[in-house]
Amino acid sequence: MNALTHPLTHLVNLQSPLNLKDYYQQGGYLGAEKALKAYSPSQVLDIVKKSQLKGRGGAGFPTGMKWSFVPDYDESDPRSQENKYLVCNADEMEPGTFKDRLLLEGVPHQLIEAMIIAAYTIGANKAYIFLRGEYHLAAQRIETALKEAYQANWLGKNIQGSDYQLDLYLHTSAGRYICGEETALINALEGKRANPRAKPPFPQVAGLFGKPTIVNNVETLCNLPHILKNGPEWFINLAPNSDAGSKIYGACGRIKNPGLWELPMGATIGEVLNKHAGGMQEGLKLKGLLPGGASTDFLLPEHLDTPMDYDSIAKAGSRLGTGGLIVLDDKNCPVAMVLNLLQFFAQESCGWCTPCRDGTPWAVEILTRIEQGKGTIDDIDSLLKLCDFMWIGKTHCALAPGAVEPLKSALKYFNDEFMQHIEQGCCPYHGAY
Ligand code: L3W
Repeated sequence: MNALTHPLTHLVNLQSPLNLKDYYQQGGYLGAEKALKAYSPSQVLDIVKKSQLKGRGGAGFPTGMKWSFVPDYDESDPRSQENKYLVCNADEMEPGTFKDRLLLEGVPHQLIEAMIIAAYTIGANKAYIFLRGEYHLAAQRIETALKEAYQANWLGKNIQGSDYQLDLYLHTSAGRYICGEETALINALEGKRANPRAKPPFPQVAGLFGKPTIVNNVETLCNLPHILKNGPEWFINLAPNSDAGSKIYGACGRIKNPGLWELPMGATIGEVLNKHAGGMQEGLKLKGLLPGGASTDFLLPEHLDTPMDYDSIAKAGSRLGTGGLIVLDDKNCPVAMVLNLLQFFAQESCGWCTPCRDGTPWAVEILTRIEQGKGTIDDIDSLLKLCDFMWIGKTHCALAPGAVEPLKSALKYFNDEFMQHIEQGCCPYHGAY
């Protein structure tokens, strides 16, 4: 592994992450130094736009474009600079997704360096890391790294002799998946109940405390020091096809070698699953998979050659999401799997809008009935209607539409299995493994 091919993970050390001195020795903070000393904020913005970096949290929105929505610094009103915020979304809670944890625990200085670059570019003097409450080890390691960064004047006033200042705070979440939705996260940070807000206005214009705010995912941000050091062309050329950069892909399920791998963006599903994750465990066959966490559509074995980039996965009928594969084998029940996912989404709904508050537990009720062999053909119809009822445009945020994705695609691809439950009056998978 080297810095040019595995920029995000080559310095990861889960046993004992690099302290500041060792991080310097590996070229740490050179990206932030370059940003602060060689470029104006608008030049850094141009570099990030040119790099084609897209959000790695699940939605894939272009990072440079998102930053460009922040209103310009108003020279005549210095307070306009004080009142912008950068927030790192480290509330990693998507089922089957654990890539940000690797970066948070394994190389915390990389994230701090990245946030200096991002905050400088958007003109924010205050930044927050909103961390999943259960990530205790990450919290300890970030606190240690923050202390070192303050002592070495990478944070605080007049950073490295510049006229730029930044305070960076760690905030640990009190819990709930919905806190990962950017506006719910902002409400939580303000001390309010974590309900998502209506968009627009988008946070880039009116976010934390009503001020312009950029919320970026951990992995997205961690690319910045490397883009600054090596240039946007290098970043684009890391990916062989469309899209740019590397991606931390993951895989879990009954496979030989569950884990995480940083690969060029656009590695195929088959490469991740068979080469890196070692393929299925003995005696099991691949039946389907969710390509990027629980809120994505199922794909099938016929999709193994699909590159895991945003466009290719969309063409195959799903979303790249977080890039964490959740693998379903042929001896596990697809109905039970979807029931498990819907139970999660029902529990995590904030309850604000009717489609989500009532739709997700209703789906759980029907799926439970089918799984137990007590379902009827009408239940399939009800589930399909529910999928429509909970879809984009009818809900307050993306949680319910996310829940629909595995449900709707399971009804499409695993219709025979649903029907077997109904016709046989039992789960055909019980005792199969
Ligand atoms: C200005 C517009 N800004 C979009 C910005 C927006 C946000 C970003 C993405 O959900 C997905 C969700 C989960 N003007 C804009 C605009 N933006 N249009 O772009 O926005 P959006 O609305 O496309 O997505 P989202 O609501 O942020 C994220 C999926 O990710 N997901 C969840 C992963 C969860 C984790 C975790 O637990 N940490 O990663 C996985 O697939 O279902 O679809 O910044 O402001 N017109």
